[in-house]
Amino acid sequence: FVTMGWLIATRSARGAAETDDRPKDVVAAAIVDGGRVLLAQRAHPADLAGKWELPGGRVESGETHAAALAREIREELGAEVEAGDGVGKPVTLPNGLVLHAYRAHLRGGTPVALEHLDMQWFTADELRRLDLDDVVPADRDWIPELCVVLDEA
Ligand code: DCP
Repeated sequence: FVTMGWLIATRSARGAAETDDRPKDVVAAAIVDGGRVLLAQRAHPADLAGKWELPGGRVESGETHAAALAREIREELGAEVEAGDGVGKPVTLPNGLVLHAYRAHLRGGTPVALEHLDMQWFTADELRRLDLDDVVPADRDWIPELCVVLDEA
């Protein structure tokens, strides 16, 4: 029984270590086309559901930010993008994850909300008029930078 207990303890310790070893980075895509940026409305978790975000997700072990961005946009929007310059400063979430936003250039396909509630292309003026309560908290700081990007586009 002692051996069994040790085995279980070792397994769960290893399981926890594996979870902790996942990269803490999250990448998000600012896809700009025709003077508009694409925002997507989160479906989950409950406290973020219905709020707008730059689409993206967690970087996997051994993956570059550019590869993660392309994979997440393929999975979530069914489109091919190429990562460009960073947008704004990285944002650290209370849970320790660090979000990085990048310009993303459409290279193929037409984005469709496959995993989000909805998606919408926003002009700079529409972004400025957006109620920040309707934006995922971590993404709020990026709005001014996105307006600059759109004004220059
Ligand atoms: N996040 C955010 N703003 C974004 C993108 C993500 O605040 N523009 C946050 C929400 C989550 C975390 O980053 O706390 C991970 O994002 P996702 O749930 O979208 O990423 P994954 O789909 O990779 O998550 P998982 O594999 O954990 O389901």
